[in-house]
Amino acid sequence: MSRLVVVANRVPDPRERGATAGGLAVALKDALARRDAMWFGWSGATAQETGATPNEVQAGRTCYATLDLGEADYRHYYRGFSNDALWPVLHYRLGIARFAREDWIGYRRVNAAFAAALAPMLRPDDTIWVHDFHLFLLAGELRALGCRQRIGFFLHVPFPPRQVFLGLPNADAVLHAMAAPDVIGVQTEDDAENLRGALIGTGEPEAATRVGAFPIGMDAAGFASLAARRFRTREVAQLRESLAGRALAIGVDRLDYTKGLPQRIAGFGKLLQRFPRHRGKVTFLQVAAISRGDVATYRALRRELDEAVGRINGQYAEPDWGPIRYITRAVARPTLAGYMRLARIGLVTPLRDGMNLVAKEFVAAQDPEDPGVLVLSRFAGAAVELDGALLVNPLDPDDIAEALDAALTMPAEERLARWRGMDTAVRAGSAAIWARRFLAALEDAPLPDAGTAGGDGAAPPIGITPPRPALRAAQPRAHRARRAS
Ligand code: ADQ
Repeated sequence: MSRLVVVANRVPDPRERGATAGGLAVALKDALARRDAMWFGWSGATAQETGATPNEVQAGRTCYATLDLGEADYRHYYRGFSNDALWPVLHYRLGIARFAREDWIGYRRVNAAFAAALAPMLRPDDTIWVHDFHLFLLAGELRALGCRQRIGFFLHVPFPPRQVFLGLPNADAVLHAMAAPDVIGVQTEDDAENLRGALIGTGEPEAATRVGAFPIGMDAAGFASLAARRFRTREVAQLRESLAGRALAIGVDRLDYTKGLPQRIAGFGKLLQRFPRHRGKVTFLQVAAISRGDVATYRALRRELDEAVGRINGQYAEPDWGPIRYITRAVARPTLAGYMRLARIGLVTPLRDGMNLVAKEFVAAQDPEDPGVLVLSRFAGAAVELDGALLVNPLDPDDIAEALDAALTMPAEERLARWRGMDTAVRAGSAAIWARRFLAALEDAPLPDAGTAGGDGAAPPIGITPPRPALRAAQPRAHRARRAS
């Protein structure tokens, strides 16, 4: 089996295993265990300049190769173009995106630097799998350096309709670069349709045929047994005792404006206002781990949430009951699994989400004898598979309140029937299966060029991606497409 080369913005620390490992490391565990592998990307550290030679650490069959990011690259590539521009645009939030030409230049610079550092490490028969929006340009850069290996790309976040994406300065250049990989994976059919439309509109109709939906999953059986084990621990017992027989609704998110937290808190407030019979009968625990805390938008979000939680607690709390418990510290994944099993309601209401694995984890964590109800945003990728959830418009607090009321009063048979279908779906679509499906599609793809193979600096292939700067081809191709249609 050929070596698997995973390229992602962040490389996990090889010492972090199981419960402490990051999301992508958990999702790729099975794929990495089966073959020799290299994981290439940013170390998470900054230095004066972005490194040119990766630091390599071998752990088992995987080599972890990392580069530090230069301070300016961290500012422009990571915080700037990736977080301030691409993240909001891809989540349909043009209005809060911030654009700066220096950020785009930094983004191009880091994608090119990653490709230049990676290319000499590649073997001719490697299978390369690039992850997420930080590295949209990487496959094109590798091709321009003469790499002929199969390259797959997977986007973990949504892809918006073309007219939204075009709000991104240099959108055409990004789309031309996105045409380089042999397989271009997204989470849902809607994302795939959007991306195909954008590629076709930019003069890359052939690339549109290489786009496919590969919905990511999680290890449901493993999470279910983790939840069952943790359910019996002291920390879960303490939470249960503190509830004094009240129902628990739980939300678990990174603190991010895409997760719909203010609207969710407002929805819970609406429940207490419009359905007074639930006052004193339900407690909402929201765990919102702080990420990107240094960015202004996130500081504003924190303030907004602090105020909203304070307002509702002030209005409805009793001496022996507070409606909302809100934690911004990190809570360990096993503990969360136990909490999810205790919860009567999982409240997962992102305004947009590529998939949202918390929704799947909530389903997997439930007690099969007495499962809780999932209240889920219709704009999460997970809504496609989890049709037993109560689907809500996450922007509408009244809709959330009505779903919470329905969940709190739902008969046991209906809870069970809804959960069973979702549990079957979650178990059928594990992370291991997702990775296998994607890699099977990639390994079935025709080799990009039968001629030379290897990062040997040979001439770039014709017709895949023009030589660097790849992005200059944007205009002529777009014109060609318009004439053709
Ligand atoms: P994220 O936006 O990070 O990921 P999500 O899928 O919900 O979103 O969570 C990933 C993992 O982080 C889950 O295992 C979850 O349990 C964990 N997590 C979230 N909040 C946590 C908290 N407060 N404390 C501890 N753990 C927490 C991106 C996309 C998603 C897509 C994933 C995977 O935005 O749409 O589902 O990648 O492709």
